[in-house]
Amino acid sequence: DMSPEEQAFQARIDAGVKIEPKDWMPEAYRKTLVRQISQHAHSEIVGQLPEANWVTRAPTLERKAILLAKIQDEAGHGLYLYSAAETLGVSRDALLGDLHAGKAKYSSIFNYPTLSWADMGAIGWLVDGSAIINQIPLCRCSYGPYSRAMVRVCKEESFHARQGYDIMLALCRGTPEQKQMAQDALNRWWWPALMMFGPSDAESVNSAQSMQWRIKLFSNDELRQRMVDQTIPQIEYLGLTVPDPDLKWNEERGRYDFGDINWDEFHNVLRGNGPCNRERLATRKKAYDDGAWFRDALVAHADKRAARKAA
Ligand code: FAQ
Repeated sequence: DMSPEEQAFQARIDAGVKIEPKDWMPEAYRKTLVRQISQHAHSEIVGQLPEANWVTRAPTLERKAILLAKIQDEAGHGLYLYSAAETLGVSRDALLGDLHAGKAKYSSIFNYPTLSWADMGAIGWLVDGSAIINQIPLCRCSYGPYSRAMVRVCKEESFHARQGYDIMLALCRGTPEQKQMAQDALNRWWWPALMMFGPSDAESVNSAQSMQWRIKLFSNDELRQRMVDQTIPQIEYLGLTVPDPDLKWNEERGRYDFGDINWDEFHNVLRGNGPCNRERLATRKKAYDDGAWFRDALVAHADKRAARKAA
């Protein structure tokens, strides 16, 4: 049963009022938001790493410039999200500390390797595509700073998804070998992309409470279904094959039925045993350590300026 404060809080949420940092909120609401927003922020910056592999190997100068811009956008998304988390009374340093200590989660998808240039296409198209489907509803979520951060993030993700599809289209219109590269990337990224939406509704421990608080507006399975329904026609347009023998149009539902997800693989990746978990964490930690001199210099510079002002 809810306290009078909690009842008033829930009534505001039900009425569609946004919750702002200085408003009263239940401790569990604050904790849930810190959990989700920090995981989301970590995903943005760890998500830069798989693509970094192809910056020096992009096939043209134009592709390289586009890829660099996309990777830079992801850093920006991380910054908006860490800032949104900080409005809830946690520090960015503490959140990064948890990430580097291996205590914080980030999206499972970024623990897979990027083996060919076609993976840059598949990531933009399928991974950023899934991110958009998940994040468009978050623009309307109950917590003001998170919802506002999502507006700009979604605009940039749309550009990312288009650039990914454009890479796939170029490969599919190219030589048979290039088209095969695109098919291979689709085969490897399809199922991990579907896992991004999280466990099935029956297994999703956080969903019921998060939906009551309007932190989540749609269930994991509903958003996953939207991804499948939206992407199959795009796969057909590319002339590629869906790597799912059980996929078929369900006339009655007006949606696609699809095969079972390998949840053992999903849980294994979450436990830190995916193909690249260790490598990603080590790269992230090294980048942070290598940047220490720069953070120190910024602080020294700020101190000097403050001292000069005071004098
Ligand atoms: N990976 O009870 P639920 C991007 C965890 S897009 C790892 O259903 P919830 C853009 C979950 O945290 C990717 N862990 O949980 C980009 C929970 O663990 P906990 C980031 C997962 O929170 C593209 C447990 O399983 N997007 O970065 C995953 O209600 C290209 C039970 O699950 C977001 O984070 C997973 N796939 O729903 C960047 C979007 N799925 O915390 C660079 C915001 C679930 O209890 C390059 N987040 N878990 O220990 C969300 O919408 C939600 O947090 C869900 C999970 C839907 C991910």
